[in-house]
Amino acid sequence: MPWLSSQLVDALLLAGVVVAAVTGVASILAGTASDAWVFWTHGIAGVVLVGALAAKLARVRHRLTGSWNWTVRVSVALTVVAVLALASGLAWTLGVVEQVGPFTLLVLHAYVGIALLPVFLVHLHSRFRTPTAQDATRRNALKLSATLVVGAVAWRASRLLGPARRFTGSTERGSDDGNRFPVTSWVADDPEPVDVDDWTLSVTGRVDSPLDLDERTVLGDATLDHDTSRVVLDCTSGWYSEHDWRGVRVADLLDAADADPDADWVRFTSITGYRWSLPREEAERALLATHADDDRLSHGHGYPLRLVAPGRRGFQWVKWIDSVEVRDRADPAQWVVTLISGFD
Ligand SMILES: Nc1nc2c(c(=O)[nH]1)N[C@H]1C(S)=C(S)[C@@H](COP(=O)(O)O)O[C@H]1N2
Ligand SMILES: [Mo]
Repeated sequence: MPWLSSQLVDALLLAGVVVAAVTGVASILAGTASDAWVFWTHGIAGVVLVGALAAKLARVRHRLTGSWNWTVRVSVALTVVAVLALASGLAWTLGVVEQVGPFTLLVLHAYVGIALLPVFLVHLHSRFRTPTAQDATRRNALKLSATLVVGAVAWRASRLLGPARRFTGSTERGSDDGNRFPVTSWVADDPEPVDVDDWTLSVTGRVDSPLDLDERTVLGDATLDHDTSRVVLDCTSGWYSEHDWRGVRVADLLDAADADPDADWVRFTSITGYRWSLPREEAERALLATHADDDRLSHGHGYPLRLVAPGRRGFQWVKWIDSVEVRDRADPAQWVVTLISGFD
């Protein structure tokens, strides 16, 4: 008699995939310690899925000896992708492999996870059975809870076995060492170095006195104060770097431009068009950085100016900024623009 009935194993697989997919997507935006549960949930779902998948395969492997009709072929494909997704997640946590060709293992894991979903939906379509009321017993509820507890302990143990990681899973690279941390651009955003003689920073939108500042002004004369913030840059590809970032506080910039206090959003745009918008309060706490520690930002890191947004993931830290706009609304198109920026 197996530990869980076949119906419960199947229910666990369905719930596990849904939870892993939802938390996997949510993790892209999770950047503050209060979001840590997103990563725990994702990891625990992964460990539970390893167990549930093993139980399921033990039960259904005899079907491989029958005829490989269409349904069986989908199931086999799903098994392969699921094993890759779980193995890559586990190998990342344990620190077995960091890099696979041009990708970090974490990025590869995300792609495999995305690829799994359509195959999973097709499989569900042909094989899904609604669980029956008979399965809703106290005994089953206890067994399920025990499974989750074992999953949580196993996940915690795997985190202790692997290298030191932030709650996001990222490992440390080049903190406190000026420009010597990884340069990462999302997909194809790769402009020529900015010639500051042709560059200005504009502050526009819902402001009474629009600004157009050259590099000398931004670098600090009497007009703008300079500030330092110690903040972690945490890229969703799996690394982080902590620095004393120096630059202009966005609040000071908005004051200098007489921004309308009722406008609730601020959008930061790169010379390439890549952009992100932040709620006003958060934007005011952000920095337009000119320096990482004591180094003037290099081109790769966003010279002459990049966004430093505490609690936000790296992809939101727009580099090569030339425009700040005070707005009434967020900018949903930013999601598409960040993905395709740099492609002609
Ligand atoms: N304009 C622009 N800004 C960008 C990106 C980009 O592709 N274009 N990549 C983002 C990503 S994914 C990360 S993790 C950080 C990386 O900053 P770094 O290259 O200085 O390490 O910049 C962000 N800012
Ligand atoms: Mo990133």
